[in-house]
Amino acid sequence: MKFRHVASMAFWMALTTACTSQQQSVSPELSLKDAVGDQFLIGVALNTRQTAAGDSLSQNLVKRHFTAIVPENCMKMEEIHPEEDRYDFSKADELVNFGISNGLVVTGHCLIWHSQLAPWFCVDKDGKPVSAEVLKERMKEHIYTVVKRYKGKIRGWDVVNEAIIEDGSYRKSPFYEILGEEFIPLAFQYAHEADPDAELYYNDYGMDIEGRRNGVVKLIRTLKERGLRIDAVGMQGHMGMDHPDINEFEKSMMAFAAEGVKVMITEWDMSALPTVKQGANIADTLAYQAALNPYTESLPDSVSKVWNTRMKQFFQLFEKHADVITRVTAWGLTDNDSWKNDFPIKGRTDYPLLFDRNYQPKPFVKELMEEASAEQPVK
Ligand code: 9MR
Repeated sequence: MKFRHVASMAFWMALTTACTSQQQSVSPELSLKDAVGDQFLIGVALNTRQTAAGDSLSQNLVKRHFTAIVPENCMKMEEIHPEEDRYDFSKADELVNFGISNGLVVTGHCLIWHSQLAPWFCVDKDGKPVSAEVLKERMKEHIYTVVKRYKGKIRGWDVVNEAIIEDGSYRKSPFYEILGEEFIPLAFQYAHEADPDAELYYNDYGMDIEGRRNGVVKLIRTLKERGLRIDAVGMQGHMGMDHPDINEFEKSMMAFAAEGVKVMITEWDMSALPTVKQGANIADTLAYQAALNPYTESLPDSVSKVWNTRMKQFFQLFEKHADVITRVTAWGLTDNDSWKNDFPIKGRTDYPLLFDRNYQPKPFVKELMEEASAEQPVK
């Protein structure tokens, strides 16, 4: 026993010395989920490679550090219900089974969204918008089928995603164009009928913006006034080095909580790259493109420091409001997996997640784990 301990200490010291500052090695006793404790669930979005048999590196990391998972793509309508009379549950089943067999809380993402929408869903065979009655029937059938399949296995659903724009008005999505505002209460009603025990969430990005904040508050009130279930608001949390303003983000958390719902940080990441301004002509010059993709080899220490400090500040904000926050989920496992490498420009090298390309925790994550472990009473 003693020998094993000494041997493992020597191994970790050697490994730590071999690691660069980008590769933060930590002792195998430390885990993010222990650091978070029972404050809130700590989750991660997984892609289909990670939940398939074979990716044990990712799976071990998930099991060690996280308490919750969500599918990054495989439950979206175009994936799970690609044709009117055909569902494909294979990947979603894999993710749910991985979660259940490892004691992880599974969230469903997402039932109604204008993006990654199955192309057939809102149109007839001639490509014209279907009637309100047909769309209601399709929504009901889709929501019933998907939610009932995972009844008792999925704790809660992102029922509607990204329906409110920055000025607080409704996005002119096909759902809105055909059903008006009513499509949201209907979606929540169908989801509740399908699994009365499931939690139901409204999920959106840019939630720090005042107009959207007010629009979402109005939506919560409407749902509640009509006696519909809404358990939490998901604040996606796709951040950058210069946005959002932490105070505005906190204001939104408090505004939603004041309406009697919980708050979830559902898609947390922070791009370390220069923010691409909307409307910028990124095809302009090679020099401009290079300026927007400056860290192709590694993240300079100076940038890494700012990134880690900012991430830690947000994490501390979540801890400060642990009474209203029920889950914080990273939108991807390692930097290599992040959608940010391809958005809003394809092929950049970004560093937005909690674990780096070598599956090692970022410095602020390492710090959180070490601080929490130092606070533990000696056994
Ligand atoms: O991370 C997802 C990426 O792999 C997909 O290509 C993309 C398609 O729109 O969706 C990404 O996830 C989105 C999430 O489902 C909803 N909020 C915004 C996320 C980033 O676009």
